[in-house]
Amino acid sequence: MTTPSPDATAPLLVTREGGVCTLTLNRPAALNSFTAAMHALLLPALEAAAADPQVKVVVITGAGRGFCAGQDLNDPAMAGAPGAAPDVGGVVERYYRPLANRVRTMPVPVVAAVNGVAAGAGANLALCCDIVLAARSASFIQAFSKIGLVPDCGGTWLLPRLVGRAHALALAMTGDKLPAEEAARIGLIWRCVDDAAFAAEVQALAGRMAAMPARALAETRRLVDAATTLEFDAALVAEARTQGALGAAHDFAEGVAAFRDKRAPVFSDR
Ligand code: T3D
Repeated sequence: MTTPSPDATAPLLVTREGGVCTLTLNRPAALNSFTAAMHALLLPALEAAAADPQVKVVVITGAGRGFCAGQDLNDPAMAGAPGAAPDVGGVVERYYRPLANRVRTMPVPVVAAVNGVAAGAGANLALCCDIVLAARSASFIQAFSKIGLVPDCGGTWLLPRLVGRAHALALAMTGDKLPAEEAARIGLIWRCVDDAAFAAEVQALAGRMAAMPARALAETRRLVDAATTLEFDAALVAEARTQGALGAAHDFAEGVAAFRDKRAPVFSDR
């Protein structure tokens, strides 16, 4: 099933094809930078996808030549009261913290399809996702330092875990543009593919993920993140506990039955 967005000029386009829900950031003239209007659509769209049992995977991408250039630095809705300094902390609390937390706790896998430049909170929104697939012409920029800010939308947590302290600090402090190929090489993202193959690769990946057991994948993310602060044996305990719950659920029985029957499994747990 395809659900076209009711308004192709809206700052967020939402489509669903089968189990794949695609959220397209849609302000191409400003490289899909975040406005209050876009935030007002994005978080509810993620909530709706999380609540919809038909959705098996969420893909986040951008319209036009960019993925997302972070906060729209011209959005009047983000400006402070006249004569007062902008409430940047308030903006981060109101929009970026809930957004990052929502992506990291989705009950289905989330794929970032990074079609072009991803800067500031746009880069870190991508890094919040479970799998980041980029077009070769895309790039990643921790643009914050250039305007006197620190990485937000999870950047301080994500960067050192993905690429280690040395790369994390260099990327964040210089604000240099990191080409997608180099991002893949240092482990910031999963992989990059040629631009000509990008759309087909995204579709193939999303289709594969949509056929996977969503609950097991969401639990995998949760355990991998939790394990970063656990002793080895505590991680083993968490694995056993989660395996116990999953082993008693539908998808495990279905997966084993499908294996024995030599047929494709039909997973449904969330
Ligand atoms: O309240 C808060 O601010 C808190 C939240 C902070 C979170 C953050 O994300 S802070 C970081 C904000 N983002 C940036 O600082 C990135 C700014 N953009 C750039 O540095 C460059 O645009 C890029 C390196 C991303 C791309 O460069 P390039 O040369 O490919 O494109 P361009 O010509 O700079 O941009 C194209 C258009 O998009 C241009 O508009 P124009 O001149 O054609 O009318 C440009 O102004 C617009 N644009 C790009 N980024 C933003 C933007 N407009 C508003 N806000 C942007 N962030």
